[in-house]
Amino acid sequence: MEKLIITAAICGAEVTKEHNPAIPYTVQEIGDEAEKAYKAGASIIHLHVREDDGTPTQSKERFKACIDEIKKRCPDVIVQPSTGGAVGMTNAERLQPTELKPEMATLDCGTCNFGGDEIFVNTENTIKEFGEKMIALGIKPEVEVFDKGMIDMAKRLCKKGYIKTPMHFNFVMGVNGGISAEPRDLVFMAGSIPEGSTFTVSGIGRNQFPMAAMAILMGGHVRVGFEDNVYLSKGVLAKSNAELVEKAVRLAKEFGREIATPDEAREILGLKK
Ligand code: KMH
Ligand code: ZN
Repeated sequence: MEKLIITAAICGAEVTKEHNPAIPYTVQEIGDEAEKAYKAGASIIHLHVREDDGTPTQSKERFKACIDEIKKRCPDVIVQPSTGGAVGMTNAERLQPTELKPEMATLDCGTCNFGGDEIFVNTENTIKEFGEKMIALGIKPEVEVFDKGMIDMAKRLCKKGYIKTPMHFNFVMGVNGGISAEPRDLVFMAGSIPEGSTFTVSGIGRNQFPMAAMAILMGGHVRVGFEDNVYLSKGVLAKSNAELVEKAVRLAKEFGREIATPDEAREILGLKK
């Protein structure tokens, strides 16, 4: 089986130090967490950035500062900025990190409820706009899907030329408002993507490691990290993203999957270096 790509989603936009004091906010903290996750086996850092007080931002300058800090510590790691940002941000705000021409960025392929009164809005025209921008800038999108219909949206927009093949999907499973994270859900999602595509799985909260284990067995890839889950095991907060990456590495080893280096991940995903 292909080597396993581990993505570390180190801070997200929603979790705070109240959820886990190890959530990184500052450039230094983000650099530290990225470096530890990389050393533990992550080849991709999925990146949101914050102001020093924890407020989520899509500022191009802040992204540049954080990416520079990460690259200083781990020059070969793949940095994948979020274009999802935080609920309520405008498209222009969200697109700012693409101007830095990262190798990858996320492309969210649908709208969904996001808890309480929050709605994460991605209209068809938004997806087209973001897709076109990524093609123009040579950025490989990670197609974020929170439900099966979003796979169908991506397939349709791919046929129309807004997303290039082969597509790489991230199944975000267990968000209140998206698909649940039962084994049958993952089988359904993985069976719904076009031939030749790759996928990674982000299980939310307690779903993180059950979904990771399934993805490892199915030949998919795995995302772990504080953005999706702050616990190492029931009631035990992870001290660092690295602990979550280490746990994914242990599972992979048990199931006989080797861990991809960043360059091997580039090869698997068809990234230009
Ligand atoms: N923070 C969520 C509203 C992404 O990174 O592209 C969106 C998100 C998805 O996290
Ligand atoms: Zn994200």
